[in-house]
Amino acid sequence: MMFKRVLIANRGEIACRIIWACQELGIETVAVFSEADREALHVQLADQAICIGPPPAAESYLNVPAVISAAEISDVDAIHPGYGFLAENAHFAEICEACNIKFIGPSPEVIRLMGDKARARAVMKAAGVPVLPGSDGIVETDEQARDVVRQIGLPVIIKATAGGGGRGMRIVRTATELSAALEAARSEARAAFGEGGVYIEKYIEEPRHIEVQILADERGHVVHLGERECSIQRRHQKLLEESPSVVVTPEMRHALGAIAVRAARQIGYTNAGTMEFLFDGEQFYFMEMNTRIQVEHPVTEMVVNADLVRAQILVAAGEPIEFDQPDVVLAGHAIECRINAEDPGTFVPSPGTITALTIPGGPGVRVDTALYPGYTIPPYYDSLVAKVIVHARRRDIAIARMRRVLEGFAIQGIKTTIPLHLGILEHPDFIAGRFSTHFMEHYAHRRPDVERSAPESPSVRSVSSEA
Ligand code: MV4
Repeated sequence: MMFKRVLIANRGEIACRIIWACQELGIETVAVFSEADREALHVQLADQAICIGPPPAAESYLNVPAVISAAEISDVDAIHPGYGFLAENAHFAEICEACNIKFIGPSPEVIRLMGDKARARAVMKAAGVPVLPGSDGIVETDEQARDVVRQIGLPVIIKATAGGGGRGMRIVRTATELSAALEAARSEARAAFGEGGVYIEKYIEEPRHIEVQILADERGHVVHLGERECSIQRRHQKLLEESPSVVVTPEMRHALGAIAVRAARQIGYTNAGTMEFLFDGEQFYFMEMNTRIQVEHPVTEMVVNADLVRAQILVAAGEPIEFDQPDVVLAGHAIECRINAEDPGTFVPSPGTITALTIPGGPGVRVDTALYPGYTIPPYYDSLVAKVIVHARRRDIAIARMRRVLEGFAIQGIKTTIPLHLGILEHPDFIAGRFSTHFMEHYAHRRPDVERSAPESPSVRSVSSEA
């Protein structure tokens, strides 16, 4: 049965995005908010809003008893966790289930399995998904590590099994570094995740990060929605994503999609999910699976003409996916730029009050944001303030469209990363589609040049980059 009322356990643009999907489905919405978010847009959009604690996320958006209490008080049928916060917390999904509240996402068992990166790797390998050469599970001793290195050769990368997103990782290029790197990765993992288990993979020097979006209903019907190219990142934070990837041919997409769908079916995956791959120029290798809706889901929505959040809600309510794989057609090209309230050169957060806001429009333009004029961005949370997504018939047209939109986008009162994005969009290697996950490290050397050559348009551009 369709939900009557849904609680959104998140804030910012994604909370608004979920509320809008609920409104279109005729579902009542309950927002939760911290004391720092009384003036937040998601609080104003929802039918009801409940304060769940003080500003620090650990005491509010990550506070399981507080969120569950709000859900009980408001008598919701389901909780949408968005991304971040409790979205990939298997314990939270279990508590929801025990309280007879539908968690809009996969089962707690699948979340737990994919959260253990070494086990996820083993399960995917067993399901016929290509994985990088590496250890079979957790590496316990120096001796085991040396054996793995003997088999696969250097360089290798040591990763935390509880990790993801780059913490607790060590690249090892010479045999003499191995033992110390293992110990360093373990203690970093223990400190960050309370769990010191690590595993080893062959290190790919200049990979592309390409991920496949999947969608599964609760009747075993699974489809993929193509790939997203996510290589443009800095310090493990994605900056710009696009779909399709310039290196993926229809044949590669078909093969990779079939692998992802088969694996998802085999592990009993339900709802929306993303399989992350590294591409070394020849082959794809599974890296990890994200069991949530992702920040960059709009680029997929634009090229396949779908509404992934609506689909998440429908399949969680037990509805079937009403289309088959051949009905999924990728049309045109979409690009997303993540706009952060940060100094574009140093990436230091720049919270503050939005004194004026001009959001461009026109064909193929979408802006997902919770900003409004007069809003004060609190300093406690992620600095993402807007996602600008453009869609066009071809990649070069999409790039031109994104430049036009970012040049006309005026956010006064804070510094934003818009100038950085304009620099990326005019970089010859980006334009040519020649890049790896290391693009921004190379690009950093050019930054002063890029800032000087940023387009003029003083009325708009200079204010958006001033405090
Ligand atoms: C890798 C890799 C190369 N080879 N794994 C980065 C984020 C995390 N999800 C996994 N990451 C990587 N995994 C193999 N086998 C390259 C990265 C990587 C990276 C690693 C260390 C320092 C910076 C990096 C930037 C982008 C990607």
